[in-house]
Amino acid sequence: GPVLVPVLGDQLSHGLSSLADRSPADTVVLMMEVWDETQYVRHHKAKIALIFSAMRHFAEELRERGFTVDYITLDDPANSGSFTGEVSAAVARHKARGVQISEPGEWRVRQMIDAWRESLDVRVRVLPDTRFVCPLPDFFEWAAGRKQWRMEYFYRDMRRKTGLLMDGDKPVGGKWNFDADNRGGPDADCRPPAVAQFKPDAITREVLDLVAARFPDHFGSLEDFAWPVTAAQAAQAFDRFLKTRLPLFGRYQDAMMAGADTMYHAVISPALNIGLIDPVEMCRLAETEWREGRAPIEAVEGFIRQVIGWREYVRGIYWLTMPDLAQANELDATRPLPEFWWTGETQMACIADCVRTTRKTAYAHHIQRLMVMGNFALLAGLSPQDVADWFLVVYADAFEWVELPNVAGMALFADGGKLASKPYAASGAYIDRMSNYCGQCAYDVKKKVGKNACPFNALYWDFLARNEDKLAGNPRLANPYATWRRMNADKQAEYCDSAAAFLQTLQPARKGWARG
Ligand code: DLZ
Ligand code: SF4
Repeated sequence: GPVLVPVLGDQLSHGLSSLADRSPADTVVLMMEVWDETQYVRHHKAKIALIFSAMRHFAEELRERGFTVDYITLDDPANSGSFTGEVSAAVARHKARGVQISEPGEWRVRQMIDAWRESLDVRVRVLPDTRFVCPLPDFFEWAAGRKQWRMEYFYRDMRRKTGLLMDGDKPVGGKWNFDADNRGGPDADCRPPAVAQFKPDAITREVLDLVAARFPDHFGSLEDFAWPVTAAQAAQAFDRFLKTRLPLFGRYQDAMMAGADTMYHAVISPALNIGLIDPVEMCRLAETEWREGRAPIEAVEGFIRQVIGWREYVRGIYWLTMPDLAQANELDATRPLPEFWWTGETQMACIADCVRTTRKTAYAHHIQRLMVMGNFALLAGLSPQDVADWFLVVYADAFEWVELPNVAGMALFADGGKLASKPYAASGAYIDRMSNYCGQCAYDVKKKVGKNACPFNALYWDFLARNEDKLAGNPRLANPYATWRRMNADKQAEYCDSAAAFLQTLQPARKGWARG
């Protein structure tokens, strides 16, 4: 019989390693919409719709290329509901002589695939995912050779490896990193152009109906669904970014404006993380914009660093530190997620805006996720597992390999500083500098304590006080701890009391939004 090649919902790339050496005549591609993948967390409706629609479009493209595709829809009466059930049924149905699959993005799925070696009678071949610049064994070797892991050094290796922004063996412009020129707050020049929107075609409309019918109580809305669902659309969306937003991408990378849901970001991560566009190709196109004088180096370098630096780095850390990373809780944070993380019903204008855009589009940009949601979770001591579940549910681009290191490592310091050198903790003043939220907020960002003071202010000091044992030795927190110790005891107590009073008001979520 033929070789069975299961292609998962985030493996929608024609250059996928499992397909690259297969001749269509001797191959059956298996694609499966399965209940279990929709429920391991109860994903945002638009995330499920994106994946199903992109899968159905990709199956059509494979057929056009001559492949036989066995496509199992969610409502197929014989659907067993799991990858394992469907692969084993398909092996029997096609009398397959072997199974070949590209390594999956998530640990959970890797465990399943490894178990197939026992449960299936045929040979199971797992190939590396060549859509990443850094193969996992190379990352493990890089990490093993170091006492401390830091993205910056890893990133330089990726620059050398890809040749991106290099002049021979030197970085262009004489510097690896131009971040000092980025990070402006919003100002009068900040008028972000619209991102490309894709009107649902017949395939997408059918998927939207399916998702609305089968997942009515999942988080999020389907009304504004406009994601690219094919490689051609992803290329078009990315081209729009290059032409209209890249030049100011760096300058406003850390800025937030109420109602400006995408700012100058590429908004390409949902397409990228399911395989519709290639990361290195994207970076080459961005580099061309700089070489031809259409975008400044700080914007282009910053973009390329996110893609071949940070994205590859977090993936390496994920595979290096799983399964422990999923349980990590260095700061012993146990508070359940407040209800308003799901409803957006809070007087905090910054959080309300972030939750609003998240429900509407299954997207929020980098700094909303980090400075508002992640920072709040860190300061309030929310449970890292609850926070990780939330991020995995609500964002269309969230797969555990990228979501968990960002949440547990970058935002919450739950890994004790393996990924990042200090907790990303910020008070209201910093949110105020980088956004226009505070002017429209019921709370007063200038007030430090008391009922209508910005909650981030007291929470910030309370967080440092609560975690003094674990964090005071961190050289990068020397300044805040010195300030804390200079305060008199009354003032310290006022901060802690004010924080406690606020934390008292948090209502835990009333229903199991993330897990049934
Ligand atoms: C996230 C997701 C969802 C909701 N549904 C499916 C599905 O029905 N079929 C599928 O192949 N993939 C789905 N995915 C993506 C998978 O969960 C993803 O491939 C793994 O999590 C990565 O290891
Ligand atoms: Fe957020 Fe505080 Fe500003 Fe309100 S005042 S928007 S809570 S940072």
